[in-house]
Amino acid sequence: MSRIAEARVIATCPGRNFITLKVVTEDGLHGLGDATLNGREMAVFSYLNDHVIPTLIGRDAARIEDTWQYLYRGAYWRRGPVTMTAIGAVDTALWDLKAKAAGMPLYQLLGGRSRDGVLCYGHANGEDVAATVEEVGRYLKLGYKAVRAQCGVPGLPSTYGVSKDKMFYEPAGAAVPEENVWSSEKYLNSVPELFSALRKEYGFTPHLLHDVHHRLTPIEAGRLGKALEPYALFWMEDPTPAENQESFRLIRSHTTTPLAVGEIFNAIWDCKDLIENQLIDYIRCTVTHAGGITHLRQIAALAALHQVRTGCHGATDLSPVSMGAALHFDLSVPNFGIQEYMRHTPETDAVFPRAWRFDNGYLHPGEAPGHGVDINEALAAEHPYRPASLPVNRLEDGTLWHW
Ligand code: EZ4
Ligand code: CO
Repeated sequence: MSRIAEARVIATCPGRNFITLKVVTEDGLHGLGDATLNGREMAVFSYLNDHVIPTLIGRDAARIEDTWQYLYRGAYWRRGPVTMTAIGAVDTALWDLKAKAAGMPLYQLLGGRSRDGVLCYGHANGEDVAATVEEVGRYLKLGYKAVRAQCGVPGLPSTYGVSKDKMFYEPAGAAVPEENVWSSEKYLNSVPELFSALRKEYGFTPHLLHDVHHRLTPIEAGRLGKALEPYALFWMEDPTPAENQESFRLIRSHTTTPLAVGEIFNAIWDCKDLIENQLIDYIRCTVTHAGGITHLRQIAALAALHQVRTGCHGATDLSPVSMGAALHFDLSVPNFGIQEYMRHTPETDAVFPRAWRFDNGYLHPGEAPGHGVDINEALAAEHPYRPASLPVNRLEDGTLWHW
């Protein structure tokens, strides 16, 4: 291992925006980290370029922990999605480099395999119950053992998780956010019907998941969790915004439907109370947004003490680099639960050649040294960054709501 000679941030838009950090050492190895923060890409781009990269040059690439501490404590301004995504990218790139220097797939440095493959779940959605039931069937035929199901809500023009494109779900769109309309009342009446139809059609063997996307109040979430109990969900995700961790006590006291939270968390402090009080069952932080492999391992270790399992976020805005790193983590971590998996477009797959693969419901990180994902910079340059934002949500009376 040698010193860091150079680092650069690459913005590319092969169908959607990705920010990638490439760190090059004096002996010519390179490591990659995903730095994509959906809809806020340029904030991380600047944070890395202007504030982080100048401090990396000449640093010993082997000192992963010390670099993490330097970027976290040393910044004075701690935490937050922009800072932690930048730290996550550096950390992931350094783990990639260390594993490449050792000539090993990253999971070997993390303690080796704890399992044979990484259980993942795909995303099925449709305009109505019949279309969603059919789409879940398509995933099961592809070999998926677990499927997330989202369905249009009668009376609402659009719903979170229901795609415009049949193959690829992509919520980021116009540079200035689109505005969607939301009604918790209409939604609450429609969800149990979907899962009743799914269990009737496919029985209880496939794992079924659902994402509420932070839209309910705690008591509404309690009601939904209770209504879904007969359908034995794998989890109900983000039932309510989690800034107030204590509010999950109310949900928990009303339902045994397992709860998953954390895709927008960026540090252990965001989930400390949720985990220590056993108010959730799955923690969804990613390598990308929660400080890299180094910090995610710490979160997972805390979670393990409380029988909380991992369920890393893996939507399309997490790049193939993020997925590569996540799969090495998933394969090795003792308290793994499940990995979210959404297909990227062929354009994205071409920009990021990778060792990981999907096979019959499981993902495998592959045996390439490092995390096994690279970037074709010439091809990346053919897809310049285009501003794109996530939508915002309003209630039917115009009140701004959670999207
Ligand atoms: O809306 O990643 O579980 N997955 C999700 C995602 C998020 C996007 C936001 O960038 O909730 O689809
Ligand atoms: Co989600």
